[in-house]
Amino acid sequence: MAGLVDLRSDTVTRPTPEMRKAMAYADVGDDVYGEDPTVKKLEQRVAELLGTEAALFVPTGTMANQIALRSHTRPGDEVIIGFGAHCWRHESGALAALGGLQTQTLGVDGMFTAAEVRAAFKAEDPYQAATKVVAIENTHNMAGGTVTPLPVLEEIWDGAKKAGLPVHLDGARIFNASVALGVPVRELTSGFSTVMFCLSKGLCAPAGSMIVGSRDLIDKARIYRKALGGGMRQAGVIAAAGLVALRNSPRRLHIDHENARFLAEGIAQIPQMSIDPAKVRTNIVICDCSKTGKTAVEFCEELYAHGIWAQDTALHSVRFVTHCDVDRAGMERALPLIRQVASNTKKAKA
Ligand code: TLP
Repeated sequence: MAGLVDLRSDTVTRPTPEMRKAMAYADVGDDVYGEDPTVKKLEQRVAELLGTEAALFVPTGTMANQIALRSHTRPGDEVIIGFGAHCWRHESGALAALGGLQTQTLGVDGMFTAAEVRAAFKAEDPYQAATKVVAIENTHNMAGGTVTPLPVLEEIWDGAKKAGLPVHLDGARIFNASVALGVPVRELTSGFSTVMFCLSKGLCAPAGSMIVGSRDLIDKARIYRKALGGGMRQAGVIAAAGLVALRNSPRRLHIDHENARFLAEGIAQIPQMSIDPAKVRTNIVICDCSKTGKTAVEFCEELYAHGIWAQDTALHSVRFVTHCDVDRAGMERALPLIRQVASNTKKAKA
């Protein structure tokens, strides 16, 4: 549909003209042989940026999470994870199916504390799955782009270190967290054993994610990447867009955050919708449509018919994600249509 305002996700962004140009002229080689200069450059740039020994370019965030968590565990182990975490809820059961891992979910709004980890920790014991890794998602997608602040992270890092537990970051949107908190990515990631982040979300590259960690872990991750079918050959073509994304995109993320807040404040004015706009700190807006009498699926279908694309995330939860391909005018177009769909309430059946 022409003129559709697509707010389903920041994954829908198209590569910028500068990215397309960089892709067209990328210097490439066979990356499975370790011979792609553009991939190497991206991996080096990312390792420097985060201040770690090494980084690995992988096709998707899902593969990055799965590889990283597998590199800390063996089948039968347990992962402690925030309730609603992507690697638990949205990765097709891969933690269980591919890693043989069991999960223990904690917290609210995607956040949990060191005390909760301490209480949940299970030692080696013939009766239980031993906790071998803690995974944090920052920002947290299904909680509405919530941000875990540095002091909370520091306490978890500290407690995990004392227990000998590695901590993994699903930082698909860590650059959004960094902008929201005003803390450099390097500081927000410094205590993690492995970090994954996506080039293909708010940073708007067409594809690709990074895993970052020690040289030993990344060597192991490279083997798992191959085993999962993620060894790409002339991957420099997409790594080139990743380099442009890293250079240009972080400095414009505040615009997406402002647009999300604008949208949330507008939605809060609609009597049939429920949302606390103060909770919207990054680019994800999740609101409740139960007072409209419609399910989120029905709500999104109706909205789509008006040219606005949103995503249902639970029975009555509707998600809008702002990104570089939709500007303030897009928000201004979406709001009255959201109001129209919300006020056209579904009558209760007799
Ligand atoms: N999230 C997608 C969907 O899969 C839900 C989205 O539209 O938000 N971690 C987090 C926190 C994510 O939000 C996502 C994607 C991933 C990992 C996986 O990344 P990809 O899609 O590259 O496998």
